[in-house]
Parts: sequence; C-alpha cells; structure tokens
Amino acid sequence: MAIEQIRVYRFPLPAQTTYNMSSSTVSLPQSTIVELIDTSGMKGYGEACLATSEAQSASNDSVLAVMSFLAPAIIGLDPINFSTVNAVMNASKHALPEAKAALDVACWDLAGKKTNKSVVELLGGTQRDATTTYHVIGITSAEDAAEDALQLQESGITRIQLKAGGRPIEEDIACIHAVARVIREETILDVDTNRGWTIAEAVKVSEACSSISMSMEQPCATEEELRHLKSLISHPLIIDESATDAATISKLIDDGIADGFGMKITRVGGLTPMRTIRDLCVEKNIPMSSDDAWGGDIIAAAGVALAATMPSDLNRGAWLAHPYHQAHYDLVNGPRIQNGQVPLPKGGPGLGLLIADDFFGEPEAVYE
Ligand code: 0XW
Ligand code: MG
Repeated sequence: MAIEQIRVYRFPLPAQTTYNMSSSTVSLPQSTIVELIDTSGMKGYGEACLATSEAQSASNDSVLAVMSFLAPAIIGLDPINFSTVNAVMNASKHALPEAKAALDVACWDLAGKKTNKSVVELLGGTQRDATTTYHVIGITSAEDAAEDALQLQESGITRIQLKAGGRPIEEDIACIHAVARVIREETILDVDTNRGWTIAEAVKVSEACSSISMSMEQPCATEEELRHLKSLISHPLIIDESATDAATISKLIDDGIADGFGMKITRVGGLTPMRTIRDLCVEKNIPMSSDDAWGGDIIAAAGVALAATMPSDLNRGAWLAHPYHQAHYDLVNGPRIQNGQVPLPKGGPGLGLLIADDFFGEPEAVYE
C-alpha cells in the first residue's frame, strides 16, 4: 500500500471576528489542504494554515510553494511508515516544517483509516474522548477584555489566553488587572504576547501583576531573551514560538527555563514530532498545549487528538480557530467547543472526519 497521488488545495478561512495579536491582525488566512490517495483509493487529509505572515517566518504562500518539492518526494512511500516519510521529507532542502506537517498529518489520517483505528489510538498515551480547550481574548481595551472574560466563563471556558504586546505596557497592565478582577478561582489565565515585549517590559509587567495568578507565554522574541528573563520574573514562563524542536525543548526543561509549552503541530513538522515532544513533556512532568496558529477541522482534529492523549494535569488544552472563522469542512463531526471541552470527532477512523470528495473544489496542484 503506497501513496499514489497527492492533491493540494487552497481554502480561505477569513476571520469573522476581530483577532488582534501583538504583531498583526488576522484577516484572510488561506489554508493549504493536502489529500493523500493510496493505491487502493483511500484518502488521508492534512492541513497547514498560518494566522498571519508576521507571526512566524513561514507564510501560507511558502507552504503551498514548498509542496511542489515535498509531495513528489513521498509518492510511492507507505503512509503508515511515519519515520520513513519524515526521513525523506527531512532530507529535502525544502523541508519547511509547516509543509511537512500537512503531509505528515495526512499520513496519520490515512494510516488510521487503513488500520481502522483513530489517530488517538495510533498516538498511544492516555486515551480520552475529549480534551479541555482555551479561548483567546485578542488585544483590546481593558473594559472589553473583562466583559469577554465574563462571557467566556459563563459559557464554560476554564482557561483564557489574554493577548498582549505591541502597545504601551501600561495598557497591557490595565487590561491584565481588569481581566484578573473577573477571573473565577478555577479559571486559568495565560498572558501571551507572541514575542511582543522587551525584557525590561516583561519585568515591569510581572512586577505590576505580582499579585495576579497568571503565566507569561512567549513574552520576548528569542530563546536567549527568555533565558535571561526567567530569573527576573515571578510568574511561570510558557514557551511557544521558541519551542521549535525536541532537542531545544528538552534543554529548556533541563535548564529550568520552561514551566510549560504552547505547542503548534505545524511549527514542529507534524504529529510524528509532536508525539516525541509529548512523551518528553510527560516524562519530565511539564504541561503543554497542542494546537496551531489557525486552520480548519483537519488541523483542529489533529491538535485535539494529541491533546486527548496527554495526562489531564499536563494538558494545557487544544485551541480551536473555529470560533473565529466559523467554517467547518465536516459540519457534523468537525471539532467544536461544548462547555469548555472539545469532544473527539466521531466520524470514523483516522482523524474522525467525513469530508465530501469535492469539498475543496479544484486542486491547485496534483502530484503522482
Ligand atoms: C492561540 N494560538 C494557539 C492561536 C493563535 O494563532 C496564536 C496561538 C498562540 O498561542 O500563540
Ligand atoms: Mg502562544
């Protein structure tokens, strides 16, 4: 059983509500969808969709462009042999992690369908049929952020990620205090600047918010700055953009820098590397989230699947972009938030999605 054809599609996922991050505002991300078809005609789906091109080095255009190198390279390979598929992609000089991730996720979906197993079963680890999630409050006024936090908690959300950065820190501090005043005992607050503060700004915010129970996610741009900052702040340090691979993550844990991770499947190259990172975090008792920058049901289902295999005390949740773009590829089984949890899609083996054959329209490219 081998990969016989790969179809690559483009699918727009415009933001239906304002979503401001420190570096940019999400407007019209174009998702890259891959459809792997094996010699028996069975299909596996993968996806990569970046929220904006400012938030990381790759862009949705570069992901699509790189497919013309990576897709032909894995034609003829056995999709269940994840390590061989990844080795071939890693050997390419065009091994963009985000593009590799879409093809890797499609292999896991196809492997599940071939073995009549869910991706959760194939991933091993703790097996649950739902995962916790978190909701992002984009950069906005202190009043609006507090109002959003009240409504989110009413709807059952128990973890809130408040975006900050990219403006005078006095406004961030006021916003954090306003949200903290309405946060319930059981609600967890993460403040994420997506690399948006200097070391001096992060220290000032940590001092001004010393009475508030919150974590600081990727407060500064570089690993070097985060290493310098760690001993200067009183709040737990969560690492996202700088958590690029298992070796870096292992060192950040062993050096006592990271108290947790915001992991994105596409940043590390797919579910195969994410499984290794999960095992590392579980072994070292460090919490992590499992999701991505944007995207639809396919990458959402992959994030939810990995998160559902994390021990609950180490699971920082799986974020969904659906509340912001309101699009589903599978209206029945597509992942959605129900009372602060995301149940696993139940549309069958693999990622659990049932996507109509012509859902994505005409492919941008076909490789065989
Ligand atoms: C909340 N996310 C997972 C989605 C946004 O694109 C940013 C990201 C994060 O944690 O930085
Ligand atoms: Mg983050």
